[in-house]
Amino acid sequence: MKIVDARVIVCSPGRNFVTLKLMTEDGLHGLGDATLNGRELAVASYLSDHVVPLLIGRDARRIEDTWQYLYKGAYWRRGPVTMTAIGAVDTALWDIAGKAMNVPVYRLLGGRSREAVMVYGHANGADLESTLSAVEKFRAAGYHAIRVQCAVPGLEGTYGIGRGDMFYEPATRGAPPQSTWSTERYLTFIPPVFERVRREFGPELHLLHDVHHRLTPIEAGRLGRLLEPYHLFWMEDAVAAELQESFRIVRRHTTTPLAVGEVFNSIYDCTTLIQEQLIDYMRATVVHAGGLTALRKIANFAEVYHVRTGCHGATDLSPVCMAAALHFDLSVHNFGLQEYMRHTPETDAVFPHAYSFEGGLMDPGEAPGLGVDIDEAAAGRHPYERAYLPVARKLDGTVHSW
Ligand code: KDG
Ligand code: MG
Repeated sequence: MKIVDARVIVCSPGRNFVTLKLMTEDGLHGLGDATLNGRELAVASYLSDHVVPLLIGRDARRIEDTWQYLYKGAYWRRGPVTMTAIGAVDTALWDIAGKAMNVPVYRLLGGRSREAVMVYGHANGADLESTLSAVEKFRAAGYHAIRVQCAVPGLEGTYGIGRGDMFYEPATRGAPPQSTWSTERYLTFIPPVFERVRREFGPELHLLHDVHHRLTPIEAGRLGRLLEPYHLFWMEDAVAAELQESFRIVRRHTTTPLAVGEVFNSIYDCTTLIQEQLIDYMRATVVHAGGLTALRKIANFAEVYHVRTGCHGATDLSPVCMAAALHFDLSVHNFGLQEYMRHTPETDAVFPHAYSFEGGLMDPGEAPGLGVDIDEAAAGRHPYERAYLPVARKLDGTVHSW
């Protein structure tokens, strides 16, 4: 089953997406998400200029071999651009494999380990009252798990406070916007927010919080300890993720469960974190961690150390990645929780899909392959527009950590 053609489709139905479409000699096609928020065209070029020429004529059934060929054969291993490109190829090949065998991808991954996938939504507010009503909106929509973010008074544009109601868009078109940051104000403000949310919504709801890599290890330990009475499901990205050893300090000071990994692109980003059991949830996702082939290996490794998965699922991961994540979540034994940010209607129109949400749970559906397609004519009506994530500066003007 030879690959005979490939297209890299860049579109912007409300936000930018890069999609790889592989076609086989017997008329099947497979899709892979290749979106790297704010650096989209680098992956598009990597694919078009360097990877697609290697794919034409290859057997689409050789998924593992193609992964190894692109990873080891490049000499330059890892990195978000490379791994996103490899992830797109790998995802498209799993899609083709499912279609060729007329089964949904989760069946190829070992079948269902659970009946459905629990997801969490994003309740954001510009102040405490609007944050509480956002939590109520998600609870009323059936969510069992809700991430809670609230703008810190006096700080301009706290990251993670979305634009949109049931969805959230982290990037902005044009030049990167700037936001301000003060650790002191944040650490004083956030614990009472969770005290109030727990008081209003009771002990059952799973509550999550994303620190967006903003703290030092000892500050993160302090925040985790202050949040212990409100028993979070997880505290995410408490410190910058490059230095795995820093999680030893955070872990020493708090029993609040820790999640990290949306910026990881390889198993080598998390070997210490997993083997030393420094985290509870691994957030690497299909698109940025090299596809289903690589993410399954990370999850299998993590299972040995009681670490569960919690895949990133922001709006900058396209419906193709969302579908792949749901097939993965349904099948992998040590699944924990899946992030779900709804896409805009324009995005959903470009990417018709079989996955569904009901009562806080999702299912990838029974369509062969991933169960998601791309309407290329609709995509063509939404040309790419450069966009960036914001840059944070401390109150004295110093660029702050992501
Ligand atoms: O592209 C980056 C965003 O997807 C990310 O900042 C959103 O932190 C995020 C999350 O947890 O979804
Ligand atoms: Mg995050």
